[in-house]
Amino acid sequence: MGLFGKIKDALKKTKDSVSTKMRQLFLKNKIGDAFYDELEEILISSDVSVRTAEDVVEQVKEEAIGQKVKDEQFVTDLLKDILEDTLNESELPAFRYPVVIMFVGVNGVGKTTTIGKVANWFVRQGKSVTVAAADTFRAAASDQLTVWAERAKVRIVKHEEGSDPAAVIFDAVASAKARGTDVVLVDTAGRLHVKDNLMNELKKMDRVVEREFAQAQFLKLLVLDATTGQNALAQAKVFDEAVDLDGIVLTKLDGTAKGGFVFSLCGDLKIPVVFVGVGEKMDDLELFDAEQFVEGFF
Ligand SMILES: Nc1nc2c(ncn2[C@@H]2O[C@H](COP(=O)(O)OP(=O)(O)OP(=O)(O)O)[C@@H](O)[C@H]2O)c(=O)[nH]1
Ligand SMILES: [Mg+2]
Repeated sequence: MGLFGKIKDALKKTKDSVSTKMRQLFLKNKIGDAFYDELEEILISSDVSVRTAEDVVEQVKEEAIGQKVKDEQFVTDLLKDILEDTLNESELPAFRYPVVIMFVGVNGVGKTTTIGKVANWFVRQGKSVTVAAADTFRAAASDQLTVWAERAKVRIVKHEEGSDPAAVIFDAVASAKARGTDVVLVDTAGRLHVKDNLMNELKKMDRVVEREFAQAQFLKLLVLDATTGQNALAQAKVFDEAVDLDGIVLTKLDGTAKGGFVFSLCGDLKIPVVFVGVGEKMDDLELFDAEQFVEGFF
């Protein structure tokens, strides 16, 4: 399977629902106002936000009318190009080593699993990796991360349950500096995003990295469960306000028929998608690719 084949495959459920509707749209309508209204509805029904759907359809319309084209293939290609541009609106800066990546997100989205996969991804690029078990809140969280660290063959820094997560990060950073480690991946607790104390705790952790490892590149990635659909946008807003996100990891893309919200993440919030999780195993991680995503969507 090609590098990005997994993204396309994972979107199969989304694609099935969108493709059928698109085919019917072309069968039923000549390209005109009714057509564009219905196109907007199709996008919205696959969880593209109203704002992004309107914006995209407006662009398709303008371009198609400007070029006096009414041909199906042309309109489809145009739509794909515009959707791809939407996904590419913002970009993650290239990794610069040493790098600290903190993974945040509500419970159960796949943070710990993602760290296992991302650790493995960096190891395969020949980088040294340490994972930091800064989810000290949930019982067994550090055991779960230990299993992933063993699988990926990377070091783990952990403290006992209930201890201060900022202290775990402090130790992980100190050890990474001492050993010249390339990558530090920080697992965090995922209590509900409405709770102020989680956000305050994340801010505190953020400050420890800024203060103790100023020479490192510091990235904060939000892990989002793709099956959440548009609610993911609200989560992204809350976390972005608290810690100023650099990017997003989409998990469980393999289980969603609502892939359309990703266009709104990039279009409305201007936060780039970096990695995509397409299954529960260590290799089920891909770098995000806008072109493949759009191809998988139709
Ligand atoms: N199908 C699928 N399942 C996934 C993916 N990523 C994670 N999961 C599953 O989602 C569940 C939750 O994953 P965790 O990594 O424990 O999530 P978490 O965000 O660390 O959870 P908390 O620590 O409780 O906040 C597990 O059963 C994972 O196997 C993915 O890309 N695809
Ligand atoms: Mg976890």
